[in-house]
Formats: sequence, structure tokens, C-alpha cells
Amino acid sequence: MKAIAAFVLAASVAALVTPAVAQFAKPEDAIKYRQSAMTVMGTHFARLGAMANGKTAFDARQAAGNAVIVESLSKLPWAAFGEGTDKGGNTKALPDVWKDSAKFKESADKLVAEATKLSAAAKVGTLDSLKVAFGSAANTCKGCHDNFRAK
Ligand code: ASC
Repeated sequence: MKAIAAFVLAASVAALVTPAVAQFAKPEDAIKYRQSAMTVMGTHFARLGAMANGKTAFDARQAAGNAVIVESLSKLPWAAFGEGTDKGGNTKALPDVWKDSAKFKESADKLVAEATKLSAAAKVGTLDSLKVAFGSAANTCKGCHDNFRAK
């Protein structure tokens, strides 16, 4: 009984200290996950871009809906950049993601902040408000891609 209790305790502690990357069975799974989150985020971000750039008609309800998705998705990719996920799949992530992890974390946090602002701006319901926030968020996407993603 004592042995079982000790085992359960050890297992619980292990679960608490296990890094987020261990939620993925294989590096390929983490790579697929983060790319999928980026793809869905990019799809909805591009719909906002089309409105912001006048390629499609501005629709306040659509804009708000797309921006909420971008805001939610912006939080997901980062836990899938754990140690050991620099290889193993079809990744474009550059070594600096892990070598300069403080800067990468800062960039990730900036995107989350920008996406939160974008969502708030889209809820204002005007094209002007969307344009400003979209431009700022797009620069943040580009900045991180320039530094941390292979062409
Ligand atoms: C997008 C998308 C990106 C960014 C970036 C902004 O729609 O998929 O990666 O915008 O191109 O410069």
C-alpha cells in the first residue's frame, strides 16, 4: 500500500514537472501541431487582410469572428517548440528558435499581445480600426518569420 502511494506520488510529481513538449509523443507530432495552428491562424488572418486591404468588402461581424480565432490560435504554437523538435519533420524553424529562446519567447508574447489588440480593434466595428491593428499585427508576423523561419 505504501509502495503504491509512493508510486502515485512520484507519478503526480513527474506529471507536474513534465514540460509541455512531452504532451507530444514524437517531434513530428509537435511540428505538425504548430504548423497546423499557424495554418489556421494564417487563413483567418488573411481574411482580415483581404478586408483591411479592400480586396473583399468590410463586414464587421466577419472581422470580429476572424479576429477572435486569430487571438485564440496565437496562443497555441509555442508549447510545440520544445527541445528536440528542431528536427524530425518538415520544419522551417531556424536553430535560433532554441539558441535564442528568450528572443523567440519575446516574439511569441508580442504576437499574442498584437492578436489580442487586433481582436479588440475588430470589435470596434470600423474598417479604420481594423486596418491599423491589422498592419501592426502583420509586421509582428513578418518580424518573427524573418528572424526564426527559413525562407
Ligand atoms: C499572413 C500570413 C503571414 C503574415 C505575414 C505578414 O496572412 O500567413 O505569415 O500575414 O505575411 O507579413
